[in-house]
Amino acid sequence: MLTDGVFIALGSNVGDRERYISQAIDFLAAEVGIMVLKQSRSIETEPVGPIEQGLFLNAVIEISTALSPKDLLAKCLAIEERLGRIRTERWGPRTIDLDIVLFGNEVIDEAYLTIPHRELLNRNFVLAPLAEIAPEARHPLLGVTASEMLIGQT
Ligand code: A4P
Ligand code: MG
Repeated sequence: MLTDGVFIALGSNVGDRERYISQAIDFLAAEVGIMVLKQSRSIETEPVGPIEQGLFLNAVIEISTALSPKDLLAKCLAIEERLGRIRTERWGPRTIDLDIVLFGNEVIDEAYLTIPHRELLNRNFVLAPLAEIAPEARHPLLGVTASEMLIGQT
């Protein structure tokens, strides 16, 4: 079964940020069971959260996938490792961070995976690129679209 309307947020604030983002997208596209359909522009954003760190580049892609949410998460984590992400502190600097934002209409609330992403409504740096490529994508619990979430946020 293929699931459409799957969105992954990418963020990088260490080293060659543009390259980490494009490599992560290439690695995702090379996976069996993942088709990359759309890619937003990369935007430079102020770091959000308690840690002082460098500016981020953020982007969102839309994929279609034959994988389960859990298997997609495993692929994302493996790509983070491959691109040299070293986990130091929560919310801290990272070569690449891959977060599953939406997975079609699925709602998941597990310790290791929450979909829609917990912080989606608070994050302009995810909502802006999401609304750019999929203004009509809907939050399965709230029923609001990406553009509406973006307006609500700003
Ligand atoms: N996890 C649960 N739900 C998900 C999901 N929907 N997608 C679990 C991906 N992972 C999910 O994440 C920890 C665990 O979250 C994963 O192993 C997975 O099982 P992590 O990436 O290892 O840890 P983290 O990213 O350091 O912490 P956290 O809380 O995920 O931070 P965020 O939310 O990723 O925030 N400011 C700007 N401007 N741009 C940014 O991109 N990013 C962060 C990090 C802070 N400030 C930022 C940005
Ligand atoms: Mg993360």
